[in-house]
Amino acid sequence: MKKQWWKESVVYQIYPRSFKDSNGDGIGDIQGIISKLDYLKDLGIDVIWLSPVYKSPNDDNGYDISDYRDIMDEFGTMADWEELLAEIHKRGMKLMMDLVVNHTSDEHPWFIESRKSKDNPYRDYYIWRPGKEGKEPNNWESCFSGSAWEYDETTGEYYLHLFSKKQPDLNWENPKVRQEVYDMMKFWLDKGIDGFRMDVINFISKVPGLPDAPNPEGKKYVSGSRFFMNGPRIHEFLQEMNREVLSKYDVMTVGEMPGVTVEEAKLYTGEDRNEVNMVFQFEHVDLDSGPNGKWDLRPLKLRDLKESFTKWQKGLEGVGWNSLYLNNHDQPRMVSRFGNDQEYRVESAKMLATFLHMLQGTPYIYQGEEIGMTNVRFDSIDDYKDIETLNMYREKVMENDEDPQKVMEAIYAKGRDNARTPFQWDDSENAGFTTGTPWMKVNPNYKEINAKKAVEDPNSIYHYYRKLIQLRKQYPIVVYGSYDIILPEHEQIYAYTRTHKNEKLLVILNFSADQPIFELPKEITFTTKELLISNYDVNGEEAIEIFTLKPYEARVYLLK
Ligand code: TEU
Ligand code: CA
Repeated sequence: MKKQWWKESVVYQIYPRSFKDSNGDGIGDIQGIISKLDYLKDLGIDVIWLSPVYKSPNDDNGYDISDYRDIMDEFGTMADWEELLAEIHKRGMKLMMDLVVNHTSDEHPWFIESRKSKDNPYRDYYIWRPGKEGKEPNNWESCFSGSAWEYDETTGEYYLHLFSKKQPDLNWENPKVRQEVYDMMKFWLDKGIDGFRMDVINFISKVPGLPDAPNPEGKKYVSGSRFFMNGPRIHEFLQEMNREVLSKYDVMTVGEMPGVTVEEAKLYTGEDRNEVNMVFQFEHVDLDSGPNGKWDLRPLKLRDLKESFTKWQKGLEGVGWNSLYLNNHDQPRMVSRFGNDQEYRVESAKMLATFLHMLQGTPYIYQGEEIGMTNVRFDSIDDYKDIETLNMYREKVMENDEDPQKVMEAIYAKGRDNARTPFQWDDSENAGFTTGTPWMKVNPNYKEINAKKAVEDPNSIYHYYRKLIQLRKQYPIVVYGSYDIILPEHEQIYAYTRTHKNEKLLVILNFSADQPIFELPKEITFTTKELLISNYDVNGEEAIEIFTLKPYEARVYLLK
């Protein structure tokens, strides 16, 4: 397997709005990030992925961009951003920017032109269609509720928006659009950035004709995903982007790809295919959803999680490369979702971190994960800010008369604002995030859970992450070893090995609050064993052929 720096790296995601406010306006900003770079360097991370900081009306917190070549006023100036890049590089870290090019803001000059007239030179930058019998051009539903089409009076046509109506989809069929995107990418690469995370990049190629999606239940709108996820020209577009832009720089790329399968991911990440280095797949974050989508809650079965990760680990082995994440700015907090955010918060957060960092792939840490930040339960819908959550609430409660308490429970479990509450730096007012009024309420548990406390406590989740990251630097097997699951049927224990040359890592994880018995399969033999990390005090000499695991216990052994 080819050695690559981005395989050996650990990435840390910053959601700038909620990271650190430097000027008291209640909104995180670039100077705030600069003030915390030493904290990140001490953690040991290699790459920072910065969620969008471009000019934006903030309908979707920066994922709606009105100027790709400038910085959002609330976050600072281009000079601040250049200082940030220099300070990151000075500390030997790298910067990966968010590339949001499936859509722009409706306030982007291209769209302002596009909507003016049918013969405007920018008309074809977006996807315009006449209505059908006085209705939308097709039955697709927006990812943020309602129709994916918005009627525009000026020309009497509809434009497509897979996300909010302030996020019109770009028309990638138009070669001029593609050139604009490539030029913009070069603009940032020439400033010296080290990579891109590409927002919903597998949505950019739509099936021509934009057909209606099957709708057996006769709903008003339905998902049209089969007509735009991994669409007909997607590989051609990504290869063109790679040829014209990425191949000229030594950078890392990760494509965010809802609905991507392992078979597709082999094509996207195949080392000989020149598309992207890795993808964010969604299979493991869909396992606790029912047939009606993310708000349709159902309990997660460990067996499903094991099956899914094993499929991806084995599927991409020797072909492409995995990205590893358990949460981000769109997902609930990892410890609340997959662990136990009450009695075993510290133990389970460490266990989950062990799980992720010992798999094959590049791990992504989402801000606050390293101190075990949890989901939040605000009493009122008015305390929520996320457009996806608010649109969904309006549709379900106001339009469909669903029980508001039931809808709030779904938001508590899955809402994106769980991940977007301000970072908890210390136990002072507003968790040290701002001296003003934070743009979103702080999680009330900040006195207990905060970075200051975590840094001071040698047994904290934070210090455990530091150690995990160091293991990656110390042992090539952590990066390059091949994965095999053991005890696949077990309902509480997730155990696997990683094999490299004559060595094996043995990773033993208890995903429950029970105390199951671990039995080492006879096939796994060794002459020496070394305990590399564990989340309870363990005597490294203790025999491991059979033993009882404590709640959420995690151990990693190096076997020779
Ligand atoms: O997300 C794409 C996506 O499909 C989902 O994760 C989605 O946002 C949602 O959580 C589904 O329930 C990306 C960005 O990460 C997200 O923040 C943006 O809102 C979205 O694209 C539009 O740019
Ligand atoms: Ca600020």
